[in-house]
Amino acid sequence: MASATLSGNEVLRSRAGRVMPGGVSSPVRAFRAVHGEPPFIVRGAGAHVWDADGRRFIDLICSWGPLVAGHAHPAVVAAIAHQAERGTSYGMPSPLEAELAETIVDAFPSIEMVRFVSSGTEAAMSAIRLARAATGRDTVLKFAGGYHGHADALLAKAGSGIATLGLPDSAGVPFAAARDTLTVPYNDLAAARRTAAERDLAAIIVEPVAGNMGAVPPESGFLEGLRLLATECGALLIFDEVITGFRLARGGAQERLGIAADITCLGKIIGGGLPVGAYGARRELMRLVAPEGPVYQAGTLSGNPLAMAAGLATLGLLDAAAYERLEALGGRLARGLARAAQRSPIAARVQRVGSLLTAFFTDHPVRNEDDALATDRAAFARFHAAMFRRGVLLPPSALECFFVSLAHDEPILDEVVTAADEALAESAG
Ligand code: KE4
Repeated sequence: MASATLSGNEVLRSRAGRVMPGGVSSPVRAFRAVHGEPPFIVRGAGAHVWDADGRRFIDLICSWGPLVAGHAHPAVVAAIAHQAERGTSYGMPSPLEAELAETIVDAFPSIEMVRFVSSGTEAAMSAIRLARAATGRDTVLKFAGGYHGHADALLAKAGSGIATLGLPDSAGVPFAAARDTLTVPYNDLAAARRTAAERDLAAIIVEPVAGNMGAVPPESGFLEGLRLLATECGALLIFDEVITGFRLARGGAQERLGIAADITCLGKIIGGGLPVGAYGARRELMRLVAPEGPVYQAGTLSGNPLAMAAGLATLGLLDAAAYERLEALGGRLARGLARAAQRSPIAARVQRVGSLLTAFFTDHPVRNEDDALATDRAAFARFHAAMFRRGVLLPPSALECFFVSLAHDEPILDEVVTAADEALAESAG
């Protein structure tokens, strides 16, 4: 409720700020990167969300990717309600886990067995543990700007030299946890090769299409080179498809780009808005996971029927026509924003793969994290605020993706482009 002088959002921000760090459950939501104040969302439907002051926004965050069919899709809501009446979690095997696992195995030829967890972080953390057990090696190679959740081993940054020890990238991460995680630039196959020549790698983990430095596609030959390198050096290639899985194609980036990973991390869309993550691989690898093998990994709510029901209902909406639609809608928005950028006085470009895209404030291609960090992030913050005032909710960071869902029809996307025309002019500074 709003008080006499404060708005609903202001009251909530004050209450949340007293009992939660930053008043949020995940840092990016605090709008710090865009120097703003987040709305408290009270309802979502289709392509829209409403905040505590009754303002409506066209939502291009889509819960950071899971809501590929939009908010509160009737089929997903019905599936959740149907299951909830039968219980939300049994702590025992249930039919829906097997059904969702079969659906994933059917979509990803590189996956013969799946283990469900409750977040992308757990999926990536477990995939690393599995790779280390399978190879008997400790060292992991990741790419700067690649985000794989907040497990200690993956909150690491590059050491001084290419193959020197990884360094913690967060307070509280012990040096010992980060030292075996080496980091090189995304799209830099030569640096990956140099690292593999100097250190025995357990795994190479990569976002096949990067989404955590903004939308940065792999350059031609990069993923193919990593595939060959992993095979040659005995490392396991881990594709973190938490964003791209079931978004870029039913079989994710692997289907779209024609490259098979050894281990795949999934999340977001497979939970349909409820907490789900998963990792999967060929049978011989997954048989190393407890209780069949020595790799321990567990979870109270892993595979719970409510989340499985939401995931199954969402994936049930994603047929070939849905992917054609997502491609068309993503392309329409990207073209509209690019034309608006060309008309504006400020340097801006759009990078898109399928239904994920980013507007970067630069006139150069963004190929890696350094390029992304060099973009005009102050201009992005002004653009974000100008779009927010016009009822468009963009991800509150220049290093994130805009997500289009099946609910973002042409008139809604045209509204976004109209707002962008005005917002870009304002953002020129
Ligand atoms: P979660 O633990 O947040 O479910 O997943 C971690 C993760 C793993 N891999 C990739 C490629 C991811 O993008 C993520 C999480 N993505 C971020 C934003 N890009 C989630 C939003 C947030 O952190 O609040």
